[in-house]
Amino acid sequence: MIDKALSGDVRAIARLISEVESETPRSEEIMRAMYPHTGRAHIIGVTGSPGSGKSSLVSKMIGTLRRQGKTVGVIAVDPSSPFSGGAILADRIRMQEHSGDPGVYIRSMGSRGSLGGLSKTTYEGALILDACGKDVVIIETVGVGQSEIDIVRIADTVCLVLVPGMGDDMQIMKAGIMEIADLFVINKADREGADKVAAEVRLMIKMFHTGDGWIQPVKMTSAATGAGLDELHDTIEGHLKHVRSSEEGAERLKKRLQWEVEEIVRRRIAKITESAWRERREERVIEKLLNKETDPYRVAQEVLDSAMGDFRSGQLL
Ligand SMILES: Nc1nc2c(ncn2[C@@H]2O[C@H](COP(=O)(O)OP(=O)(O)OP(=O)(O)O)[C@@H](O)[C@H]2O)c(=O)[nH]1
Ligand SMILES: [Mg+2]
Repeated sequence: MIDKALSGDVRAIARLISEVESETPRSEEIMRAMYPHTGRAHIIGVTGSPGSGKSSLVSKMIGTLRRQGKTVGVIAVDPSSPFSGGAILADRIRMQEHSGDPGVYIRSMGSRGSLGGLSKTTYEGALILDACGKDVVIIETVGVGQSEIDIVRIADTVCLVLVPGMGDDMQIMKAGIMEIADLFVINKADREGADKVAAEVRLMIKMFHTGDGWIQPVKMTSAATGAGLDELHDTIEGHLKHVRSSEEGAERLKKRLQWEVEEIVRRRIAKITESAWRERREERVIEKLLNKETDPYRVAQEVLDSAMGDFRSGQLL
């Protein structure tokens, strides 16, 4: 199946992503097989508040990329549940025009794996699409809290989508938001107030930008009319060139690799300690705790002691 996926077989790719998404015992093996083939695709993150037009924009972006002969993979992250929901349906409808195109693969993924990490399984999904030959991988996430931050670790280029008339100051001022965006997209520019938002964002950039390096461009688009989409595309390409040729970009890649290892370590520790705790719990340890025959610290240590055996045996996942 891995060979099939690597040669671009859509059903095999879908199967691999499902395995990884549900964190089956084989998922680590799959990712290790993918790894040597990764690093080619341009991974683009598209984030922003609900309804800002991310899916509509992505659909237009797919159109532009396809006209250039590039293949595209899309991962739409559904923040609400690991299973299908309303957001997924909407994303599907927005991007439906590409559904018959074999050069486009669109996939919805839950935002939480069993261990609660948005980013690891999403990232792995993106890596699979990269390894399996997609030239560009777009990840759409609703910008709520942690997912905004996490997308930076995953994407080469992060586009933050803002719209006129949605509590503009709030949108922009939200903590950390200036740092996460590589470029700002003021979408729904066919509506009144887009100029004002753009001016405010530009002012913020001036205020916050320190030193040299990449200065975040502000682009106005209308996913409804297609206006500004070509310019947006050029800007995104320009950012990729910057990332691939600058010290900043090299640092970003190093941080990503470091984070990947940390995530794997965290995940393994959590899996092993959780199963050790499950075993312990079944030995009516709660009753002993209730009767004050033991205390939570001691129990925790016992759980860790028994988990240590599993670590030593080198269990994968
Ligand atoms: N006028 C106008 N409407 C737009 C534009 N882009 C998107 N819309 C509309 O805005 C609504 C939301 O669009 P989506 O593309 O689903 O937005 P989204 O950000 O993906 O939404 P979620 O995934 O639910 O967070 C839809 O009714 C779109 O038709 C635009 O440029 N101009
Ligand atoms: Mg959407």
